[in-house]
Amino acid sequence: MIPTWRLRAAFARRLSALYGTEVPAYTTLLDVTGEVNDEVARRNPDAGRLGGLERVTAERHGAIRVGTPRELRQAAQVFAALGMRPVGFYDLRDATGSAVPVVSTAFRPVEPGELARNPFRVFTSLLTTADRRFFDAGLQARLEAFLSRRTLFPPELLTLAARAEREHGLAPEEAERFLTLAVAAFKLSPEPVDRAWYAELARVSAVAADIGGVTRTHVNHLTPRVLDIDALYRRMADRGVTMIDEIQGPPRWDGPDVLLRQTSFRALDELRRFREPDGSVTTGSLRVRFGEVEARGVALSRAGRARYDALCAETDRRLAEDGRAARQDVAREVWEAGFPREERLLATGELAFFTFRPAAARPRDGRRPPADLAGLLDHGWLTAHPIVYEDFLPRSAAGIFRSNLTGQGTRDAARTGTPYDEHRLSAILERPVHDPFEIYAAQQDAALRHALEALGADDARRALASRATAPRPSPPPRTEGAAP
Ligand code: OOG
Ligand code: NI
Repeated sequence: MIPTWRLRAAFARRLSALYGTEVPAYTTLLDVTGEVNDEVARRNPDAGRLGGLERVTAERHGAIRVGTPRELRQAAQVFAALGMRPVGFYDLRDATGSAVPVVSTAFRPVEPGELARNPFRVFTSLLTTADRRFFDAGLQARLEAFLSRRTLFPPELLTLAARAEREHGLAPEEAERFLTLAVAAFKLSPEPVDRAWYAELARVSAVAADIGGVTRTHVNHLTPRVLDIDALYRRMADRGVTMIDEIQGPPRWDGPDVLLRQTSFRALDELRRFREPDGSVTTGSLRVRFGEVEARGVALSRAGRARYDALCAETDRRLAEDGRAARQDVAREVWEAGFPREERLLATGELAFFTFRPAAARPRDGRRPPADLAGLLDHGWLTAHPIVYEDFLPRSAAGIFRSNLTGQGTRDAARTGTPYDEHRLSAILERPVHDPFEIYAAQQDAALRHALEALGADDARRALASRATAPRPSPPPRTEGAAP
């Protein structure tokens, strides 16, 4: 039996090999990423704090885009076979000035042990065909008719996927067949693209054309993880690969690495065959697929995330005031004034998620451990270890989408958008969409409980347990519809 995690690791490896043959600059990106990671690991004894070199070297995220609820459900079935669950809801329709008519989730492992074995994740976007800001009724009907005629995932693949999910793995021959079919489902199709149809959709949105203008799906990008993204950025430029202008996410600074920093190289011309209006088949090119790279830091709690969002807003405000300033410089200034500079303060302030262990050098003079987390850390009872952020950032995702769009597309802001949230997405998927904060919090709470048990810190355990069960304030209602 090939267990789930081996299927996942093999799938990630094979998809990466396939993408390397399709987008050669991705191979350059992997080479440079490997160089930088080896150097950082040699020079910095703390390099493994957010994941060992073995995990980081194999680590990838992919991005795919599908057209219909049925296709999304089927993708979820394939990923379920790989132990990847939908986590988080991202609405990118309002997150950028360009037309990005999609809502998204990320499929990924959720258990710490599974993440440690292989953390492969796929950011998966669903085209919102009913959204009147982008598609009028006529175009929606033709788009949905086109999508209903195509098959992204063959029935044999879905049957094997369901079995792999049920049985937590597959026998070797079945595993081989499953992996072959699963990788093939994400390979760029040689089938000619209908030129007029693609162009009609591209006028509305380049993303809509990439999804609904072709008869198959494909990997949009595949992203390795790097331990020093600034060094990588410079080195890619030295190799002659043009990167987008910015690194998305938190600025470079000498405080703790938090959340996610990402950058990409621009989409490159790829040869495609086209069916022309007169029926002839010609060769042309499209630019949609690119390479992205990311650095990951500690996962932030809701409070930490609110702080992050406030710092982003403050950076925007200052940039709007001073049009000449560089975003990185302004952001660093804002961060230095507004974000804790030490990891310890993220733990004691409960701004980020950690696991805890009894400290080797804890007090042994008969004193009782204090009943609060800050006291336990500050007085040397516990040590904290950061939990890696495994998810995405809507603003960065929108930035990545936007930077690689050829045209702005069109969006009629006077119209109302179709409402989507994680509940609607769960209903479409027929699977729960997990809340990332709850996953991190559960891991932290379990680690803390164990550590306190080991310390015999019963007061602290009781105090923290009552806090954990206290009701959380409910989130503010999501506002939908006409964007400002
Ligand atoms: C997905 C963009 C989001 C990321 O890393 O934030 C993403 C896409 O372009 O389909 O992959
Ligand atoms: Ni990405």
